[in-house]
Amino acid sequence: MIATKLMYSLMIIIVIINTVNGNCPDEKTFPLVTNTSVNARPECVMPTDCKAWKELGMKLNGVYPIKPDNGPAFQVYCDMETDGGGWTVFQRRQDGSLDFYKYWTDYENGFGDLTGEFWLGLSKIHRLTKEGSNTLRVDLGGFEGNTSYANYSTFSVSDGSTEYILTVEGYSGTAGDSLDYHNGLRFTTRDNDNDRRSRGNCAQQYAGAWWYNNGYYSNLNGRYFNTAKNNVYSINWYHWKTGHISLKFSEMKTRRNN
Ligand SMILES: [Ca+2]
Ligand SMILES: [Ca+2]
Repeated sequence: MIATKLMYSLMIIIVIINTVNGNCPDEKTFPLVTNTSVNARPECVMPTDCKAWKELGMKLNGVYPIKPDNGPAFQVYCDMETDGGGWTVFQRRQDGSLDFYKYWTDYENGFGDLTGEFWLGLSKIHRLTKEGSNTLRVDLGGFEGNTSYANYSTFSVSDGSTEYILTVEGYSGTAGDSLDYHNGLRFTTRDNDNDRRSRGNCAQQYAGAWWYNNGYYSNLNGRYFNTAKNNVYSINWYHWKTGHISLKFSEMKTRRNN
């Protein structure tokens, strides 16, 4: 374990040195050896996601740089433990330290700190899921200390021109399926009403931002309460607690299927 940590620290130092020295051009910061000839020119790569970092041997949870496509690189939190690891985390609630009742541009670009509470941003979630086949995993924790999860073997979020439509299919897990009701819908924030409710904006009515239908069965960007309460503003997953019972913890993450 100590050897692993030392190895990890060493790799990070190598990454930093390479970045600082500019040895790896074009945002390609991770040294990769595929050609071991003495005269081979050193190569650098930028992993596309947390699964790629895992395939390079990284085993520790933490913040990593990634570059999923031709756009700019960005940083993400990688969950390297849960169900085999390699998950790119895009949402976390854990202590109520951050206000999630924010606007369209906030949800589009992301906010918060990757080591605490955050929303990675719809544009980045789109870039992570626009190609191939991806899984969504939602990890939940209650104030009683119990946990549950929901897994969707198909997951994607469309681009900004279609207002980030959610696609989820293939549920399995222990939390119950509280996303099916939101499948195929656009994202709604307090200042951009794309929901299916004709009277008013669900983001305003439920103090959140979500792929709202004519209401919701999940509200993970809702208001943080410090105890279990039955409250429609709260962070909740209806089919787990059979009601709008506020949760202590939520994490949303995605992983390539191949
Ligand atoms: Ca709109
Ligand atoms: Ca509406």
